[in-house]
Amino acid sequence: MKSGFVMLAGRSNVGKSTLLNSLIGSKVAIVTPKPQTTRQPIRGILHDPRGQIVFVDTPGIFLGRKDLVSKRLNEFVSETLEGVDAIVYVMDPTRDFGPEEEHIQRLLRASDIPKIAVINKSDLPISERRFEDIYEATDVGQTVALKLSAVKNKNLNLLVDKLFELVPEGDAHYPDLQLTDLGHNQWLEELIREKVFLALDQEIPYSIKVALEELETRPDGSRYISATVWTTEERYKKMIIGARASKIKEIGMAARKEIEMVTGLKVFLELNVKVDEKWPERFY
Ligand SMILES: Nc1nc2c(ncn2[C@@H]2O[C@H](COP(=O)(O)OP(=O)(O)OP(=O)(O)O)[C@@H](O)[C@H]2O)c(=O)[nH]1
Ligand SMILES: [Mg+2]
Repeated sequence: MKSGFVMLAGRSNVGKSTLLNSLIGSKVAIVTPKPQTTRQPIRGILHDPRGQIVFVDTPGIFLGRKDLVSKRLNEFVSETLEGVDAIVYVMDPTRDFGPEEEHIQRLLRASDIPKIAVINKSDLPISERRFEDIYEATDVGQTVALKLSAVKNKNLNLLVDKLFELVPEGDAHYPDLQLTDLGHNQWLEELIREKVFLALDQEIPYSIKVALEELETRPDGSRYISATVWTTEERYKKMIIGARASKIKEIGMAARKEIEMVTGLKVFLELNVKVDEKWPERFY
């Protein structure tokens, strides 16, 4: 059987995590319209009669920020690139080519790992895909180029067919029911982080991380979950909590609803907001 690792690479916001989720058929990675949503490489495992493909979703290349976390996110990309059998280079036709695209293309051209170039978001009207020509002309040494839509599942089967041609023969890396390497606690933290990203503007989402504190099963079978939203500044803390705690309630409710929907369990979720200006220094 075929078995291999495939990296999803590209700048922020092109839809790598959306593509991972659609390929796996389950939400393993969080998705938001903001850059730098993904903070660590996340694996999603595709099981198929032909074999197994382990997709590695990576943080997007984003050069707009110079902080420690951003630096580390860009490092993850180069590190992941070392150990995979193939790369899917994801491009977004709605945004102009820029320094980030140049950066990622330089990395890709320097690597002799087989590549497939994909232009995502082809569900959008042509008027929004204003820069498609530029991406169509892209050459990073790819074996093939495809247009697809991660949101509408368009042409994903073609992509998977091509990838099975590229990955080597080998034994499966994961048991056949496992969809991701993300642990349950991490999944909860990620989901809460997604809701913070969606609820808050500008730089605040980048100042936060989420840590699960308690996870208990109550006698009636419901779950009690408590987590801390860490931020780097007192003024951010105030904004995350909001007037009369309205923001943190909104975040907590959105997270709780999704956890309940996915698990089918009744959930009590308690969120606390705390300040630790030094957490980015300890980010991996
Ligand atoms: N219309 C359309 N939107 C898409 C598609 N794929 C992703 N998006 C949107 O693009 C935005 C970014 O998606 P993500 O999957 O978080 O992008 P990413 O590349 O993982 O971003 P980072 O983790 O920040 O690097 C979200 O608002 C998605 O809903 C697609 O096929 N069509
Ligand atoms: Mg992502």
